[in-house]
Amino acid sequence: MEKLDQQAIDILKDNDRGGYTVPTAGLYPYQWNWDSAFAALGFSTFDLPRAWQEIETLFTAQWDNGMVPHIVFHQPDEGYFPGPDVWQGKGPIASSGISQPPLIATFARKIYQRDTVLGEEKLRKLYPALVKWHRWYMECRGESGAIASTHPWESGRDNAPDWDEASEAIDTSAVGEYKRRDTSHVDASMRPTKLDYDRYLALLYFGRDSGWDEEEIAKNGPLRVADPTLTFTLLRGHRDLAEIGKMLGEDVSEVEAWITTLEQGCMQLWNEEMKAFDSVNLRNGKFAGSLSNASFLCWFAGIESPGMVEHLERLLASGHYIVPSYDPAGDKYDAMRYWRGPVWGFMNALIGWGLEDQGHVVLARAVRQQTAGLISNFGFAEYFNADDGTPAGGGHFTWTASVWLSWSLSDIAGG
Ligand code: 9WN
Repeated sequence: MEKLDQQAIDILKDNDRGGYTVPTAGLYPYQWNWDSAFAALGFSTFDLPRAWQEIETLFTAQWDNGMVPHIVFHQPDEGYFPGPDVWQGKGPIASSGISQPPLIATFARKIYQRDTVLGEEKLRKLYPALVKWHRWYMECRGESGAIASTHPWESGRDNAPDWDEASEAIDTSAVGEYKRRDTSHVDASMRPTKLDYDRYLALLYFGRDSGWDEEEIAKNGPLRVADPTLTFTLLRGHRDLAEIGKMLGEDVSEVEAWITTLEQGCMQLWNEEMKAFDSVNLRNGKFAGSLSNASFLCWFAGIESPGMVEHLERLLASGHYIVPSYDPAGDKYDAMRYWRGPVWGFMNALIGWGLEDQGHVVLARAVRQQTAGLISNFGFAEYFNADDGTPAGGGHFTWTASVWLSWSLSDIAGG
């Protein structure tokens, strides 16, 4: 397994653009927010200063209002659409206008634990910026008690069935012609549809034309869905932020109040009919009816759930690879299409770490074992077919390599 460790290290080095890491060359040529959190964690296993640099570079793009964008466009690249000219972000450097699941506080704490002297110095500088970002989430996405996504790209699960019903309200009539680049890098059957892209652009144009005005987006934005990815990662992030703050001797009462708010607010995502955490369309109060891999982030957030344990046990017994991004028993399941079925290694890591923290030893081991098996058998792919493991999307992928290194998967692969 040493060979795979070395391959993973090489992937991170190959995708390093000097201070930041691209998810994979070609398909994703910029710095993505939650991908960078994983890149930093991966680097921290062999190069701690480089790990911290990844985070510092991401935060150079933080907006005045605290938002940390989902894409930072450090250098122009024709290979990706929509680019900086389309987004017209309002930060100090070119960026998109939405955020992504906030993993940095949690991972910064993990990285700190590898070298507390260097870590304390870095966290002292980072802490106020992290508080500002988390506050932005609470104030600009938190009105329902759970955390809302204003764009499927903000939740990071682009074409998940979670958005299907809510997206019907999006008017795409003014979107016009555009040229997608993603389908020139990977097969269209693995990517979102044309209708999905029309909707992504309509939402982008709404935000941009408002001048990225958060009040206007909250009030009239065409999509507002409270979602388990954002809610659970932020809740977990608050917990780690509070620990970081205490270690630094800061007053963490504001952060602790956010924890209480989200511990209560996340229960709005509990769909009693499905006995699972789900997404809620805040425009009409309807549940999406989607059991996704994000539903299983409850443990990562420190929320216990016997119902979710039952779902995971059922999936494990079903013979599919776990954890599929959408329930194979659901009517929208598509084993190869992105967030509508495939297994994502980095989501498995978040789920697995949550299970480990909560003491679900057997399930944690199953998720970790299967993740190790998928990567060692099929390579460092962006995601994997949940029926047979076929690697899909981009290859040579940063967060898959980082998961291999930071979850010590070589210790378990084949074992
Ligand atoms: C849009 C980079 C990103 C991930 C997202 C994933 C995908 C982008 C795209 O790639 O989204 O943000 O162009 O498809 O869905 O989670 O951060 O890996």
